[in-house]
Amino acid sequence: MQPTHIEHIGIAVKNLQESVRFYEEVLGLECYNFEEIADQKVRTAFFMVGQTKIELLESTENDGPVAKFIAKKGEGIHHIAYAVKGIEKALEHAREKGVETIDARPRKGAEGLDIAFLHPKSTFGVLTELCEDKSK
Ligand code: CMX
Repeated sequence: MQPTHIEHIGIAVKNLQESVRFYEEVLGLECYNFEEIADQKVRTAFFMVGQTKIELLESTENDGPVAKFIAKKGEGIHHIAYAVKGIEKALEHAREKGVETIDARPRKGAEGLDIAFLHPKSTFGVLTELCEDKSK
């Protein structure tokens, strides 16, 4: 599937506002977008570093995937998202290679991207996201 770059790194945090302060005041990055993704039960904050984004994730519900992740592993890197061209084919390719996919087909994620997740049990422990910006 030959990803073009790392689109974003998702980082699970307990408190979005507190963690945003670290990225702004220590790293000197600018938070350019906040977005709530209701079906994923998360609130996000975005920073751009080169062509890669940092996506901070705070759970909005106790039973959301990010809340469960933090309860089990603590705060930290939650997923890595690769930019691909032709996400449907990329997902099909992963399935053909025996990878368990979480999403049967791409759906809409943050910032209007088409996204699909691969299960960490099939990807050596790293929750892996494929994404495509079809507006470009
Ligand atoms: N990275 C690595 N491993 C993870 C993980 C993650 N982010 N999240 C869960 N796991 C592991 C767990 O540790 C657990 O491992 P063991 O079986 O060895 O104990 C296993 O996966 C199952 O975890 P669980 O806590 O029982 O949770 P579920 O099975 O209910 O869900 C998963 C796991 C990955 C299917 C679910 O979290 C999911 O669908 N994730 C994709 C969607 C998502 O994370 N959305 C939030 C991001 C928002 C966005 O950017 O759009």
